[in-house]
Amino acid sequence: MKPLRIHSPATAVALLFAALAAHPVWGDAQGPIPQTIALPAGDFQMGCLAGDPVCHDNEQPVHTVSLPAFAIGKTEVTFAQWDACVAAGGCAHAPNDAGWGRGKRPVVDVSWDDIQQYLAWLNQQTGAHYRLPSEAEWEYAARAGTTTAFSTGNCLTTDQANYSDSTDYPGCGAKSGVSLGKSQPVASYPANPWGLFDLHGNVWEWVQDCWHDSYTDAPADGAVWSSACTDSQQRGIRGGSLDSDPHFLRAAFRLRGLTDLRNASIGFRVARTLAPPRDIGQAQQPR
Ligand SMILES: [Ca+2]
Repeated sequence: MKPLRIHSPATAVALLFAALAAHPVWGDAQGPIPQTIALPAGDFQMGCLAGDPVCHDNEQPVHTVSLPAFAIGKTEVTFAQWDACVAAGGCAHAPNDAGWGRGKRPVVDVSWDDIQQYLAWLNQQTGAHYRLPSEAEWEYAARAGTTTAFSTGNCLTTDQANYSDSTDYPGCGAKSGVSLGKSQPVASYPANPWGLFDLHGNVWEWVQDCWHDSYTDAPADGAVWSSACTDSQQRGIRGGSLDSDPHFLRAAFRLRGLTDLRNASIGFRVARTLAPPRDIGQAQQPR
């Protein structure tokens, strides 16, 4: 019988990455590598679509986006996955869990800047090209082939997502009043039609793009939009969260924050490049 070998947390993580790298595994829901799902190339209409009773100027003009295939996180990145980066020395920031617990709950209290460090570490460990999704990729994933306000239709219920149902969404009947007031473990609610969890609610999600006040001249190919920024210090945040009213969870809704903003309701999910990168204004190595 082989003797039991005890490894430090950092060594154990490195060994696990080495084992996973030997096999073509796209992440593990219980492990340190975020699980991703490859989405097919396709077209969609981005912005506030006809029939949605709540539109904002920054969701205009509605425009067609044609994306190549890419992979996106099945869930938000969890505390367990972030903590693996901290344990291995790849992430300097140990985020606060607001007293809600860690493990499978989505990581929060991480800034856009912190996330770049996490992604660099993840890529170093895996040899893959993980990154934040572009804003168009995020909305493509959130809509999951639907054209309604939410991927569930023009209404959403607190059985379908984690948010604060303190106000009614137009045309959706009486509000439930349910507000759990904290994040829930990822994938606690039903997946959307493409098998992705919690695009609507739980925690807000950073995207890579700098902030633009409108979609005028937005890329038509779903690439990260990092040029002609309305504010280059601010990045997009999408999807609403545990303490949002339902209209903030709309697939079209856009929020923004400074790159060093850390907040208890903001996390992220990863994307992964399958083809040579299309990132406007940023030279990256294809793989
Ligand atoms: Ca979310």
